[in-house]
Amino acid sequence: PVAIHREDYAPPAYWIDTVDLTFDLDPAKTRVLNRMRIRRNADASNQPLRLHGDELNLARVLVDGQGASFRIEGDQLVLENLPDAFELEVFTTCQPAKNTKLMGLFVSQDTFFTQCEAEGFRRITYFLDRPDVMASYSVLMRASKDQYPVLLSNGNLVEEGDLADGRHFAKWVDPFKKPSYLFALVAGKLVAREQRVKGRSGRDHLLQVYVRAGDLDKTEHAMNSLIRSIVWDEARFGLSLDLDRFMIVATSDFNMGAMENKGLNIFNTKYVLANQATATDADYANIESVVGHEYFHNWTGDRVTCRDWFQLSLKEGLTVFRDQEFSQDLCAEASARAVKRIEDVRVLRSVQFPEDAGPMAHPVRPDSYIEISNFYTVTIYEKGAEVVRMMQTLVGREGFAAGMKLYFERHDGQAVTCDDFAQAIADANPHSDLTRLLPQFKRWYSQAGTPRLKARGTYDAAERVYTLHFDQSCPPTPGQSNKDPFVIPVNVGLIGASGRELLATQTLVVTQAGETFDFAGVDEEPVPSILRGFSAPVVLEFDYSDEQLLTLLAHDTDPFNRWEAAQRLGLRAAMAAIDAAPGAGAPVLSNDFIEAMRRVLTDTSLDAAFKELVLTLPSETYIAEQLETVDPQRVHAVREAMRARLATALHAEWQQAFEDNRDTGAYSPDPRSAGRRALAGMALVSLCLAARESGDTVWPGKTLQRFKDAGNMTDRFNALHALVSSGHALAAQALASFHAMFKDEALVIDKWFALQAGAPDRGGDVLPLVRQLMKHPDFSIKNPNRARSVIFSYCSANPGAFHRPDAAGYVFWSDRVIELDAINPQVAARLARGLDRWSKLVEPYRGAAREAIARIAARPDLSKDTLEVVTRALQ
Ligand code: BAL
Ligand code: ZN
Repeated sequence: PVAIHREDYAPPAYWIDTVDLTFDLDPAKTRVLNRMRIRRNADASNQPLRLHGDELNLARVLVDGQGASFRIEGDQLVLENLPDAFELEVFTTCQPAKNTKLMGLFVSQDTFFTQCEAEGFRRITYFLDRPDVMASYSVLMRASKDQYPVLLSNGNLVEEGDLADGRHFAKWVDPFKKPSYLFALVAGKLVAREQRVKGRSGRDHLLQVYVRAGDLDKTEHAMNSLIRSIVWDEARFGLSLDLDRFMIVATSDFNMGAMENKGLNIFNTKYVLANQATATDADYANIESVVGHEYFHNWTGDRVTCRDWFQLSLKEGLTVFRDQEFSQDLCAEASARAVKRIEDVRVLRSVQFPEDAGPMAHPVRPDSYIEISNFYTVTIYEKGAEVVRMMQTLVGREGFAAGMKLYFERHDGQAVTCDDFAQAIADANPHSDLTRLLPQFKRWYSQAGTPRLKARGTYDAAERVYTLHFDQSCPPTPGQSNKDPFVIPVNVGLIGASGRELLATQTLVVTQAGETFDFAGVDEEPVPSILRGFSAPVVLEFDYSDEQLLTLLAHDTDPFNRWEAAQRLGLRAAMAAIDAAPGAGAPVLSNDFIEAMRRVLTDTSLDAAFKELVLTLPSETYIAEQLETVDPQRVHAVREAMRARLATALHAEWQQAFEDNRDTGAYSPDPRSAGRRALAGMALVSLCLAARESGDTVWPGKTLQRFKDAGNMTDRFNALHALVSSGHALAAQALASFHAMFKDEALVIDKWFALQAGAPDRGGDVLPLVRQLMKHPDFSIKNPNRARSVIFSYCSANPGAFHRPDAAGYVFWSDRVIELDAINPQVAARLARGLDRWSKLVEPYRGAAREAIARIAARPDLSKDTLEVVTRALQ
């Protein structure tokens, strides 16, 4: 497979102005007639027209109604000697029922769906399948009326009616030009929740959420989330819904979370369906943010799209930033906003930082790829969002809104680049640091790797001056050995030893490899609170004493850094225990740390959600990232010992926390109630864990009772989780009853699988269980959600069970990558990322992991998706 390079970008040789598609929908063989008005790009010389296709059967090609000569080169349809403007008619067929890749047109539960981003449209018809070719689409669909009563596509329904032989038709016209990746079609037996709303300017919109008949009672939250998204985008950015009709459709077979097709968003059911009996608080929160994300794409993605796929973060980073801001703005309290920020940073640090340090590291705007599907990454999405957030920090919230306005004034209806976006934000803020430093700031787009920011402070008591010195560096990444300094906005405050804030937040802008800042009028030696709110995606190193961290944990006015102080203490304890000789007998947690956690847990001024975050120890992957070489079993054992110690040492406080937070009244997924349920759930996990140590049977019994009595899925699942994760004998009974209760709820059965595949390992018992689960009648590897719930939960989210000294976990993993690759390369390639960090492992893990990766790489006929991932892993 060949790599595609950003520097090779050239505009298309032809433009496609209009596309009229006619579909005769049949699962076994769907016929697609594609009539296009095409004209030569005046800037391009006399090149042939090369249309992309993939797994299509070509029946006919007409140019201006006449048979034309053409040739097939690889997967391209090539035509030469064309007039400057012409009509091209291409007639093809495809096989949706056999489409297990879930790209292009596929069938899920007797319903047709499409997925075209990034390069799926070429699996429907021959096309210039690239985002800078934007066309007006009309779509005529014909299908059996009985089997496919609902026929949907982008835009407006302009005509529908019956045909002979029990068939019917619908014609849709999209009023907006769009790239092919935003095309969508749905046909099947669906029902819709509908709501009519008025935009700020008085325009009426019909909102619809389409699902299967039995799921209508789970659509209220998605609809409410959509309405909130519309209101928020008008209020925050002045962006209104530009369509008469906006549709969301849910499918249970989907590679991604959701897709922002113009006017017809297609969603994984996981991010649509919720009621209190089947969905947890986390599900509710995810639905809100994904519905928001896809809706916000209507402007950042659809109205202004990407010139080429190297610019993917133009729409994804920006839209993640927007959905993060949306979720924060919906929080009534500042503390809930901070909780959301902490959660977002946790994802960034535990998933994106490892990516940035591993073989798949790439800049936010990559320079090359073999398979673009592999670059829908946390770097493009989450780090990309951090880059946008830093821009907002540098120009201010109002300045950022002004920059967005200018961006749309300049580029509405265009396919543009990350440079165009940054330029618009800068030009709208001519006197800002961003504008002054723009070329250097844009290194965030071009340089991969997570910068290290080393800080040290000195206090001159006589002069009352505190000095902070920063040194920045960035480790080498594949293809980039040397990095130039970044522009790093660093939010800083100063705290006195007694907890008084000596200096409120200031934004320092670090631009040099080494740089010093003085603070005058500082009355006492302060504890610096650096990188407040995580103002830049860097690793901050500062040689805090334990005492200073305890001061920050107790008194910092910045909730993020309060939480961060606890994380640093927890991480420090983990590192010390990992370094200690095994069996040395030293306690894994100091009394100071335990007392600090006790104070947090009993502090009545703190929200439950915040307590839950502080009491959660750094994850095993996060701890592993801080180590030069990783013994995954040692990391696991240490973290488990730390959890057990917190569970037993704070037993009385956990009981109190459970009693104080167990009842949240009538179910509501708001952040405050959700936070209380989260803390009550954590308390149960701790109490069951402590019971395991002490042999107590009271709390496991109470937990089982709570499982039975729960009035919502969050409480029920938390109780089940407490029993399973403590390995209590009552878990088996609860699991069986959970399955019986929810056997017809696919998303709940996913949770049932995931909980077991992700359970703590006791003597190597999880892998045999995972093999058993794969034989369960409810398991299907073809359904991505189900595959993720079993295989990914084990291989990618259960390090203690996966990294086995006998290598059986890695062998299982490589078998599944190979098995999945033949079915669905995108899902396989995602799983293939599971051993990205193999080179950090100690033996025998390291050698065994490498062997497992090499075993995959040696397979003939591997998809280019998986081949790219494993090849990079071995380099
Ligand atoms: N554009 C792919 C799905 C998403 O990011 O919304
Ligand atoms: Zn997106």
